[in-house]
Amino acid sequence: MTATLPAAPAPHAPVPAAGPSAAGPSRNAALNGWVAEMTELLQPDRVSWCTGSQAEFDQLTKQLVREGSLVRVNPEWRPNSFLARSDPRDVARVEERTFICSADPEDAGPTNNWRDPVEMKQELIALFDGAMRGRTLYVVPFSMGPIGSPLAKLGVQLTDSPYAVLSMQIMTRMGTEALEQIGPDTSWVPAVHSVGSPLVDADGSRRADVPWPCNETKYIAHFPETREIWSFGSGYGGNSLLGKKCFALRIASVIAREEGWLAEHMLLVKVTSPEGRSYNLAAAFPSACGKTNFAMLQPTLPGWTVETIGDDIAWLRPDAEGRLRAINPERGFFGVAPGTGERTNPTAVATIWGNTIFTNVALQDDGDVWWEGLTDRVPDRMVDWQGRPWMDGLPVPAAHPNARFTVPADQCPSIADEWDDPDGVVLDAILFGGRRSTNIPLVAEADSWAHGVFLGATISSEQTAAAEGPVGALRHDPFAMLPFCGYNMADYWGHWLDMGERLGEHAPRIFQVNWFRKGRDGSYLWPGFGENIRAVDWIVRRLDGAARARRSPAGLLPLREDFDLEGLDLPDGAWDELFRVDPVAWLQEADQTRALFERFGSRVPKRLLTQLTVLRWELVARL
Ligand code: OXD
Ligand code: MN
Repeated sequence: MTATLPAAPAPHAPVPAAGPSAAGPSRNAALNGWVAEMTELLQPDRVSWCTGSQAEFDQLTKQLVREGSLVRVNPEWRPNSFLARSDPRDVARVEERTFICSADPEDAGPTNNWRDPVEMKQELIALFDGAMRGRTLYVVPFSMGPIGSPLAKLGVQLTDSPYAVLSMQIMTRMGTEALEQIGPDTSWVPAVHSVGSPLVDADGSRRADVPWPCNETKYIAHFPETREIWSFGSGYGGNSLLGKKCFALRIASVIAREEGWLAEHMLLVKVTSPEGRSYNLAAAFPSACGKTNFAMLQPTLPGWTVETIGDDIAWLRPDAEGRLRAINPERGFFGVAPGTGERTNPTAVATIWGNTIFTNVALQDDGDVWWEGLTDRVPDRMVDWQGRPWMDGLPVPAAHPNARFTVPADQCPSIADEWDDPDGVVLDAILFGGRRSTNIPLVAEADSWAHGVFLGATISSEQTAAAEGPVGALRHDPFAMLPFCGYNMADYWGHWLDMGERLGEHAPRIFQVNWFRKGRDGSYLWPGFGENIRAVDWIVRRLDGAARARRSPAGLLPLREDFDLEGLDLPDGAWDELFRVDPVAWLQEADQTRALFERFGSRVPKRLLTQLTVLRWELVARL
């Protein structure tokens, strides 16, 4: 065990100019030094600096197929595609093992798990000591955002998981080009990942590998002050693809606050009206609210197009003219497979025609993949996500509910040309959504930036059977960032409020949407999916000053005669119910908002508390 704590590399601080070090191929001496130091700690058999080439991808996939960690999907159905089956104990992000290790616990805030950074580092160093014995240490340089974009940020992941290397190659701009971006004094984020399953013990005895190595003990640790990520024990998703949630949200949100921009859990779309005018929208939705479907929406209203820029994360930054510009920092989609099907999202299905890594889906007799919801027809027999025989009628799903596809974004038929524009796109509007059967209207506009921040801060969803907790209970997920904000959420609200003041008249307008409101009989009032374009149509006509709105405590609401319902068979009374504001139910909601704010004590910005006070006055006046 390493007894001493190595000095933090602090790579975000300017590093003294230095030529390439003999110890590594980077022009950044701190990077070479860090890799050397970590190699000593991790004790791998080999170190491999990844280039990001197709040859490297092919060599790794061949090796993993040979070793039994990947199954090649029938190339006649899906060329260059693979199936990974994870350990059944390693199937999702582990929020309860995710830590923000700031010096002051208050800086992590009540919604994050906090650990003392020195203690955490000591514990991690003990765990990482020798963790890669018998394995290869892959050095994965990556750019979040188009290479060379003024909005991009660089990172380097060390990992012993070739599956993570392949996934990083799809999900980020990874390899030589990214490495070349890291000059002698360029900032970069160090991210170390190990599955925590060495093949050789400290005494030299060797053990055989397994298809999906991992460890019972898991830590997804973030050090916001030194901008480091340390992830141990899991090979799955956001636990191991460290560019995604760990960097592009948790660490980036900290950097963004310091540098005056926003790192957000938002999709990005470009919508074009029948008149040929285009608008760029960002939208934050908690999970299980149809985020990917909205990012790939197929409009039912004639003349509209929706093009995809991003499906999960957006970085928003004021430009020289003071307008808010947005990029998707990722290069691929890591989508939930179950529920993605020919009927619900044909664009996503078309995207995964090949070059896709599937994880924990089922395999059909013909060697193609399948999951619940892909097709209406259920194959009679399959191999399930754990590699076991499966027959139609069995009471367990064939694919794991969190099964995933990892696919390059540029394969998406609806991808916008601008998706990898280094300058990003100018944002016209921001949408906040949730899954709410009551109270929240189909669409509402914030009457000010501060009101918009209030709408974002109070995003909530009703608990579904998929998560722990009482079904129907309200779960607040502010800005859909609950597990992803790298600092105190109340400070984050303050940062959003400050951004509005800085953007002034250039600030995008803010809206709230809810596709899930139900009538008194429990059925959905709104058809959703492609029909959601009708709400978008109203939103962009609001931006153009062409649609009116009426005031309500829930925000500015559409007038029926201004809203395109042509060809839609809404049930009787549905329109009124979609926009009904019941003051009694809303006052109860306001109580829940107060309870949310109280968790943050005096750190909640006064400007947000004022929004709540005004809301209560308006509701009481309506009793
Ligand atoms: C995701 C998530 O996988 O938000 O994108 O959990
Ligand atoms: Mn997400």
